[in-house]
Amino acid sequence: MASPLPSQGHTPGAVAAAREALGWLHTARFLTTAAQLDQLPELALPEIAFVGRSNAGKSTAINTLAQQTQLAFASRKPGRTQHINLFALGRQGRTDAVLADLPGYGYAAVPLADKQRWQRVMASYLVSRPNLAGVVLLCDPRHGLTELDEALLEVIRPRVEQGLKFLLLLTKADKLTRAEQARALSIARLQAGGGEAMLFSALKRQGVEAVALWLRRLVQAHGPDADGAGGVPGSGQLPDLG
Ligand SMILES: Nc1nc2c(ncn2[C@@H]2O[C@H](COP(=O)(O)OP(=O)(O)O)[C@@H](O)[C@H]2O)c(=O)[nH]1
Ligand SMILES: [Mg+2]
Repeated sequence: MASPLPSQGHTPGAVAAAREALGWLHTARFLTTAAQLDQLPELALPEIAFVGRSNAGKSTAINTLAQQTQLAFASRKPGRTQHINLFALGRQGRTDAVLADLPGYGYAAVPLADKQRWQRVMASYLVSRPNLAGVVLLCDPRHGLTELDEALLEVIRPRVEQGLKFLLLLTKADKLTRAEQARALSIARLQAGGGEAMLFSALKRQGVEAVALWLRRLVQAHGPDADGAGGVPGSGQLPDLG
């Protein structure tokens, strides 16, 4: 049985909260792109980064969550898009959070020097981005965490201990049986350390509401005072990214 609902027994309040969260995600719009960290605008808004190896299902997950088919582009040259793309979220043009789509890593055909350069950029971003509030690590559970995923987990672990929210998202859950899903989830919960783990399928819309709520609550926990001006400050250079 492949129910699109993440779980049974939704109260009316929970249904309304999920609907609100999805409506909020639907406001996602392209903000800017940066090839280097010093090109990223300095923002006083909570930022949530989506990371994962190439082909993990990152573009599909972002598009599914935002209910937009073309927001995060599936690259025609996988592994070659080495830009950080930022998407603004918020109703009535008021931006209250930002999603950061980081390039997929681990694509075999990328030259080693490019890979190493990108790993340094990504590590710096995850360690130093001042407004980073959450990280969603997408992983195809049929392959499990790769060495690069593990390295990334090591990089963010100190920040998770300091309150950064972390979600290990097991993509393409429709490819697994119920028993395999349960097993993958229990392993992922251990791997997630201080974070959470969830199953996700864009195809079956499994986990979509749960992830939407996770993102929404994270941003709400940052409170409206996170950005009193109610907008995105203009592009500026980050002063020091170590
Ligand atoms: N069966 C299934 N395939 C998926 C799902 N999400 C993504 N895919 C497929 O996985 C491949 C990689 O997806 P993409 O979103 O481009 O991955 P990215 O490289 O991480 O951005 C594509 O062929 C997608 O159609 C899913 O939920 N279920
Ligand atoms: Mg992609």
